[in-house]
Amino acid sequence: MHDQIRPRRKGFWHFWQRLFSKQIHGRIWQKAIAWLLAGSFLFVLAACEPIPEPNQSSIGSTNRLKTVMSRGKLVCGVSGELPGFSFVNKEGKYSGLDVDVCRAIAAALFDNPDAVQFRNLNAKERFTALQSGEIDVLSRNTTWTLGRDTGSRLAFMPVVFYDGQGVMVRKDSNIKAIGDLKDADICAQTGTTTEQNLADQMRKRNLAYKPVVYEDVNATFNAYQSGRCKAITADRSALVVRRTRLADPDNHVVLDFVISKEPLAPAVADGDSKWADIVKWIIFSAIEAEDLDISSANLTTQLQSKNADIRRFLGIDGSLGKDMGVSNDFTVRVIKHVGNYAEIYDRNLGKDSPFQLPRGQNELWKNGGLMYAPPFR
Ligand SMILES: N[C@@H](CCC(=O)N[C@@H](CS)C(=O)NCC(=O)O)C(=O)O
Repeated sequence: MHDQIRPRRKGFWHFWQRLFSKQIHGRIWQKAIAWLLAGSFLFVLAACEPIPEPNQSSIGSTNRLKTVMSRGKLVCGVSGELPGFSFVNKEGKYSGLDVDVCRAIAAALFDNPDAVQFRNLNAKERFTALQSGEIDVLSRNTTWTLGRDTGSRLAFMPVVFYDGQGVMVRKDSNIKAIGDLKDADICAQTGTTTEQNLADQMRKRNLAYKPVVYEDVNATFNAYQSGRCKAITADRSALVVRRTRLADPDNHVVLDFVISKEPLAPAVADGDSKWADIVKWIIFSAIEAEDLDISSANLTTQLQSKNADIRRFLGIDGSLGKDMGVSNDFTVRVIKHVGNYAEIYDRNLGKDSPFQLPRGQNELWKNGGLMYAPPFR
């Protein structure tokens, strides 16, 4: 009675219920089919089970080191358009501070600073190239920010250049302070912190302006050169070095004010802590070498040192390199082929370069700057 007034249930579960219940007055073959179907259903279900999430220890072992070593060279993402940081000349030869970071890693791993393949990346492309695994390291005047660190699946390495955002104008423009940029057309590159900082600064001061933005660095500077913009904004170091490539550098000036903090640091993809540690300590080794007064010029003498810190740092005593999974003398390789941080800075941006950029905040901590390596022990 009760069964009769209940609406007829349709669908998947009803089919199974009927198949197994007395509603099918069963012949043996019907039951057999039912069990067969149920068995195959369970089999399909098991096959579709999602692959379990990798546990913490397997996340940390993506093993980029193995990939790099078996490839026999490092693939390093750079700009290629910024003299002093990364620039490729007509002969295809790369130079600059960012380039030397790549060369230092190759020196440490292969005892050969030339075991690097460079990839030119603009501001927009750089993070995808790292996330997709196309490059092993990004060494391209990239500002370390919270958003990029946590949101873009990157792991930032030690800062190699403390920078700040600046503005360049024509000398005869009468622009001296940020307030003078009211209603100006300002050139900037997209995909950068530059674009965002400018907006914040102008909003803060309630100044109207017109951003004129380009994806390509050459297009940005060409627009400024041609008079499309009254001012151009970028990292100050970038303005200083790109000014030298304008048709009339002496007619342009990088203004004194700094509108942001731009700590420029290499980055690797998140999720391979072993690779991140290796890259991190190779970079620190150039800074520590300067701190310990070890350079490519005095390396042979320093290798005879009795100083315990120096001996451990150079891998004569202890097993710092070996424990990290690289050659125990990795620091020697870096210094021999690329030099300490001061040598790298001076030849690319400082006193031995056309740019003559003072060390400023990029001095060692003990000389009033921010460059500091944690202890090698
Ligand atoms: N440090 C800033 C700006 C970096 C940046 O891409 N600056 C431009 C302006 S000079 C540049 O280097 N472009 C070179 C290129 O696209 O190859 C950031 O990380 O967003």
